[in-house]
Amino acid sequence: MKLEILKYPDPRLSLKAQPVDKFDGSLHQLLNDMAETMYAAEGIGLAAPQVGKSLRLFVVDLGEHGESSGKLMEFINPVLSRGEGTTTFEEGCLSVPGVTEEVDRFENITISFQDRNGKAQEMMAQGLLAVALQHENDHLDGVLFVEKLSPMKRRLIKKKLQKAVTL
Ligand code: QAP
Ligand code: CO
Repeated sequence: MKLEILKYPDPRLSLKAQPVDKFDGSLHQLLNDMAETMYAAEGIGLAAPQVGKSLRLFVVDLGEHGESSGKLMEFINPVLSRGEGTTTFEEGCLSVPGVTEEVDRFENITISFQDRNGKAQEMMAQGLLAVALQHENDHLDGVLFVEKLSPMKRRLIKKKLQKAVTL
């Protein structure tokens, strides 16, 4: 089932999400629905808070855009640790439609997480995947990429999106 994607500045996007403790059928259903929602919106990543679920999980599929492309990846209770380097990438977000801005991120990261069965996993990432994992992990702490921009840029974006709603 396709889910509704919350749009900035919905206050639910700013909440700190809670850890997942039940790896049951309803978790699997949520993961499946999130993948369906992400593909329908032609996104490459979607975090649970974006569909109104305050839980620490997200899905990523880089499609044709990356090294590990065309593969659906699920991350539950992720913990990121940084590696070396910084990178700048023109980011977008399904919750901030029509807006892209350059954001600074770590170039390499290591992510520890659980899979849908609760099994512990670890992965190293670089390039677009590393950017995507940092972007999605931020959603779990209530942080959107627009909050990493200057207050002036953020104000312009808010105005633009508010207009889109009231039109
Ligand atoms: C997060 O972003 C991300 O404005 C996923 O009109 C960002 O899927 C990962 C999208 C940067 C890696 C690098 C945005 C679709 C999708 C839009 C997305 C839009 C339509 C964004
Ligand atoms: Co996003």
